[in-house]
Amino acid sequence: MRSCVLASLFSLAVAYTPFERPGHPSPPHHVGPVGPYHRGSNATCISAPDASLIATSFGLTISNYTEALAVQLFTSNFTDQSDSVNTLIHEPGLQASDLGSLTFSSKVEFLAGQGAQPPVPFVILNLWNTCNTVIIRWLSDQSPLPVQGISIATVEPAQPGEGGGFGTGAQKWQISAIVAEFNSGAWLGNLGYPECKPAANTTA
Ligand SMILES: *[C@@H]1O[C@H](CO)[C@@H](O)[C@H](O)[C@H]1NC(C)=O
Ligand SMILES: *[C@@H]1O[C@H](CO)[C@@H](O)[C@H](O)[C@H]1NC(C)=O
Ligand SMILES: CC(=O)N[C@H]1CO[C@H](CO)[C@@H](O)[C@@H]1O
Repeated sequence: MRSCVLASLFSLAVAYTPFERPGHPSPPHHVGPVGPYHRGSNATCISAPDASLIATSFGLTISNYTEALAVQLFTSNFTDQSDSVNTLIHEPGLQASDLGSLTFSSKVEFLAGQGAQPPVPFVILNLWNTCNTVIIRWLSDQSPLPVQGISIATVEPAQPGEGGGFGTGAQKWQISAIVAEFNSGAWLGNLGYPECKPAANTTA
């Protein structure tokens, strides 16, 4: 009960069920377009329309995953850190050492881990961006408990040979890092952990 409550309080917000650690990750292959953008043709800051396209594409890696999409969206040096996901992965039996570490330390690891997950509902509630970040507040409308989360993506001008990227114009962008937290207590309840289950009168 206590660990569940703590998880609910301190895990603010990404959308994953517990991951199987990747066994035999396959290397990403190049599927994105090879555009006319090169090192040096990089725009300084991402535009709002491009931030929106990046956010929508990120959401689709949760709700409608394909390897082609993920290869196009993430840089080769992509990393992902989320104590909420680490909690889902390691419960029951979460240890202090499980927290604070990278959830995915490479694009290859992400492709293997996320590719093994069932689709999860994901809608964007709010979206903001700075020059090189895209900040997404989202809802995963699971049953019986809806799960809210926040994902912050660092973006880079897409470089040749890393999958292509997304952009409304010639300049394409990719995500090089995600930090994200969400209500892992509610998520664990949906997965049937008794100590995190909703009260009997909540809903079926
Ligand atoms: C994503 O998957 C859902 C559920 O299968 C489907 O209804 C929706 O059309 C898909 N969206 C896209 C953009 O492919
Ligand atoms: C990751 O790769 C991108 C190019 O895709 C580069 O701009 C960025 O500096 C790299 N980040 C780190 C932390 O090495
Ligand atoms: C147009 C533009 O912003 N160009 C920059 C692209 O990035 C290089 C360094 O990687 C800068 O030197 C350019 O000024």
